[in-house]
Amino acid sequence: MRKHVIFITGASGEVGHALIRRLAEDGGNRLLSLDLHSLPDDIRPLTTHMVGDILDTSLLGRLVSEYEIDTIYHLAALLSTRSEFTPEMAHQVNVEGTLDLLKLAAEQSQWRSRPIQFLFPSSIAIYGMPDLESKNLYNRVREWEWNQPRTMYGCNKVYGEMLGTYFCNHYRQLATEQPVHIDFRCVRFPGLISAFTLPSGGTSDYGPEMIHAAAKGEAYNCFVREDARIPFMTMPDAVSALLTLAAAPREKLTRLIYNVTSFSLSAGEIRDRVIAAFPAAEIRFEPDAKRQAIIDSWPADLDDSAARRDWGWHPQYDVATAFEEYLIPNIRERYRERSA
Ligand code: AKB
Repeated sequence: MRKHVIFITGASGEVGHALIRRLAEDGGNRLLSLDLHSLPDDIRPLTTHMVGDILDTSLLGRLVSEYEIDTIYHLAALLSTRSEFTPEMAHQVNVEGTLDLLKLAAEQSQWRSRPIQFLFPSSIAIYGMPDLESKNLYNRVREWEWNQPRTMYGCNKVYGEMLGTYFCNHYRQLATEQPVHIDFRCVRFPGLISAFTLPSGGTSDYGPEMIHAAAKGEAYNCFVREDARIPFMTMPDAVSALLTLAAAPREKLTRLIYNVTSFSLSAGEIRDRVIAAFPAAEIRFEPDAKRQAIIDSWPADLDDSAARRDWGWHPQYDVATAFEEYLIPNIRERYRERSA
């Protein structure tokens, strides 16, 4: 008999790492994961892991012959800065990979005559404010506003959201065969900050990089201006958002795509909090005009009232507790252990 699993793509990335730990805390979950890379030691025993490419359709075919996939967390993606250097590859991974996974979910649903849940993390990168004046004026952006991304990654994510919506509502709408039920659910994340992992290839990376560099005693040149402001959230809250949305009763959801956020900070305000914790930290601002332009196009804050109303979203950490209780103590400990 085939085994029932929760399938996680992009498993060795930052969100995957934290999500696998949380899913494994519930002993009843059986996890199957996929990534181009092998997993770090601490999560390796928690999941059956495949090293491979989400674009490898024969690998996906083998997985469905062995496993019954009930839920998919499709995390695999090339982030915004990296995607600007390889836009065609970004399109392949971020769009074609998503399409392949949605097709896999549709097949699973047809064979088994049951809904398959598909969780998709999107991003503030799907927004595109045309100039700083608009960014300052339209502060807490709602889901349907300013959906005009200026990065390949933002374009890929907004189209991934549309593909998911299409598969959920209209896929094979004229066919006569067995209906498909994809229960697509999506959160748009702000910049994410983990105490235990570092991002790579994103444009919001200056936030986590500044804190980790200070804890390591390394100087940091921040690639955006002091006044650059975007929303952020801790990694535990990002994982809670995915899990809470997955657990929400379908009938409570008035949308398929939800903003979620915790706090907004300028790069200068992050620097001030880092200096308060690590007074010797050396942080300089050397803005890179091109990466700055991407940050300027992302909203200063998100309106996440729909998520709060429909499925009770609320972040565990506000700005003070994020720094004082989660980031600073854990990051300090992490580098103390490494230098010991
Ligand atoms: C990135 O910077 O590309 C990501 C994001 C905000 O989606 N961290």
